[in-house]
Amino acid sequence: MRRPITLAAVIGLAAVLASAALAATGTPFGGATQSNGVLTLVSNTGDSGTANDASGANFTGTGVTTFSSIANLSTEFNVTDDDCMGGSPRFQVQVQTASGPKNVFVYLGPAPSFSGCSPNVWITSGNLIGSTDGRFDTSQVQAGTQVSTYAQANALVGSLQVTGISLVVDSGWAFTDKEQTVMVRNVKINDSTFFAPGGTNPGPGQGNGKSPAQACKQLRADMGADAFRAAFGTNHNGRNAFGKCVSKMARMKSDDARAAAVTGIEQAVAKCTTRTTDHAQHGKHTGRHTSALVDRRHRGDDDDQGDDHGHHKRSSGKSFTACVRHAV
Ligand SMILES: [Ca+2]
Ligand SMILES: [Ca+2]
Repeated sequence: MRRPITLAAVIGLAAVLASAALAATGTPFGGATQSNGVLTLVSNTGDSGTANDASGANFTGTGVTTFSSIANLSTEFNVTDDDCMGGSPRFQVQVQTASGPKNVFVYLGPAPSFSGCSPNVWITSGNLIGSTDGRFDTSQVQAGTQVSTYAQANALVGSLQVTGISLVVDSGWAFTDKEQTVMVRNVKINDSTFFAPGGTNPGPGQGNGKSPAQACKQLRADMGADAFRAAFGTNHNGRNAFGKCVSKMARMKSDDARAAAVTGIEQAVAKCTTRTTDHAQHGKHTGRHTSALVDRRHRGDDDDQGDDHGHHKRSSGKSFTACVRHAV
């Protein structure tokens, strides 16, 4: 049975789409700064303030459930000052144990000391899941297990719920000048990539290669089934949406192109919320087209959203639907 498009339904859809585009987020903390998508993490224990004693980023919306559900964990990092030392930089995976939340540390840099990182070059960690060189430290969960392989860590905590994933730099204290700086980019956690150069708004799938079906599965999961059908479906109730999506994705040249398209589509769709609201507010329905390509070129440019604040009403479901369909 066809459901009429009501104002409430459209607002609900807009909310779903807006939250979908924000689903995977990397939030910097402490003394972290971000430039052109790249994160700079400082640990300065030599000055008076404590806010910059540690830096990092917290990652949410990755779809990770249990520890064993983490299939991909990697980053590129560049130690500009002075070295890897004292367990920093590291990933930190918080798991819920019977005696409360505990952290599993995953150290970056060369085993076994995790110091001696070449300075001022980008180092690729590779996928740390599966590593056998003892960089998993589960000693918060079980004493004496600070040098564990992935398999050993997974045997201990694999079934536990993950309640947080972060990347941390906090060893300023270990150096003569009491300061450590590490740059970070292309942090990958399962299907999500964070802090990709050139972007200021990391989103799901950014820079991560995808087959046509993978791309469409991610879009459907991130947008929600209803929004996905509205965006891609062409028959009466949008039931052919998945097939239409796969056909569209299959025409792209590479897995990377598809992954980029997923990010572009999600961001473009999210902007439909503000743009169609803006049109309705000003009585304009002339074609201000949003395309994934245009949107990607202007990623991070929020100037055109400045007059949208505080406008939460939508008067035209039709223009919103048209915008969503343009976005894909
Ligand atoms: Ca400080
Ligand atoms: Ca230093």
